[in-house]
Amino acid sequence: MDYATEPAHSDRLDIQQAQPFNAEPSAADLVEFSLTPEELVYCRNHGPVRLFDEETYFVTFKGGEKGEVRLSFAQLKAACPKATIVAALQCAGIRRKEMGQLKPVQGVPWSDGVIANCRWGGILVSDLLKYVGLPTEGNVHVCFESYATLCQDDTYYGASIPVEKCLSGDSSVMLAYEMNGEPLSADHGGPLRVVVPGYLGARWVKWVDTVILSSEESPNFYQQRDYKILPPTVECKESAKPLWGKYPSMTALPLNSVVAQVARIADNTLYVKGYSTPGASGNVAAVDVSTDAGVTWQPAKITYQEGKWSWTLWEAEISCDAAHGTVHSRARDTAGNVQPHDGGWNFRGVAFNGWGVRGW
Ligand SMILES: Nc1nc2c(c(=O)[nH]1)N[C@H]1C(S)=C(S)[C@@H](COP(=O)(O)O)O[C@H]1N2
Ligand SMILES: [Mo]
Repeated sequence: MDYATEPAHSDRLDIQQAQPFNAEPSAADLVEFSLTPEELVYCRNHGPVRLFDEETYFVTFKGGEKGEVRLSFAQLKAACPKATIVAALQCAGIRRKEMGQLKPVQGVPWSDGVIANCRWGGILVSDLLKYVGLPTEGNVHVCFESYATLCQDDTYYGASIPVEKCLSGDSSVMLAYEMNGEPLSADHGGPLRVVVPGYLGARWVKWVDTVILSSEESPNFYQQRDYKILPPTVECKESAKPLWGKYPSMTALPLNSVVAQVARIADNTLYVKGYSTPGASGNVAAVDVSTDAGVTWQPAKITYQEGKWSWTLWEAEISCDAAHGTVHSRARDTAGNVQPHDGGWNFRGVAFNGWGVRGW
């Protein structure tokens, strides 16, 4: 695979792996901004990053009675009105390092920086399907594929999401060409990537060049044989193999919160700051913090939340005069669900959401 022609990457990220380029910022840096600036947006790749020329970029739509429809990038942008949505992009492997402390897991040992809250601009997939005349009836999955770049485990990178998610008015599933008002960079899938608010990052296909309506889920490796929560009895690749087909593909990530900063601001006062993300059943309603391992909790103040799909930022001042200790955080959503104490364990180290924890 060709890594020599990759564009330069942000130097504000901690590199987990150089090839493919996998890097994340610190959570402490992230929570300084409600909208994540480009240089702090994590990079997660299963192959080389490539720079594409917009002029020669095409997307092919398949699965309709009219046969294939092929549109240039310019035609696509002109076809439908521009939509924007603030949504948090987050890797399913977020906090995998913490889960790995319970028992070894397989995958990049991500900390809590693989999350980015950005304003995405692009074309709604619901508008596009109408424009190219793809029938949603009888088809239950929209498959997004990228043949444009290579990846490690398959001949293309692919994912699919249920048609209803694309058609539902408040989901804003889009093919995005802008991030925070700027043209989408190569590192983040430019000129065009999928944005699926509320779903794990693996479905946000970068450099998307093919869209297929299908009665089946995407057969791609990353949809079928990865990004699934296997039972804790699976402890190695061999025992995972027969089970991949039996477990559902992941969609939403679970309710979560992370303590990103702890600072002493007075002899008896700590200042704590963090982020939180909703699960599938409603937005973050409250975040509580504790300095006594969850015996008592104090409410944090929510300082940022923008619509249904953004992350939530929060902060708290806690009276505490101990020289050292640990702050925990615990989120609650509008449906009354509470972030669990233990995040659980699974072989691929995905969807970890135990209480947030940071020492001082
Ligand atoms: N074509 C392609 N799309 C992809 C990937 C990839 O490797 N190739 N990685 C996925 C994963 S696992 C994540 S978490 C997000 C990361 O997006 P980012 O690099 O812009 O942060 O892109 C997704 N889309
Ligand atoms: Mo990911």
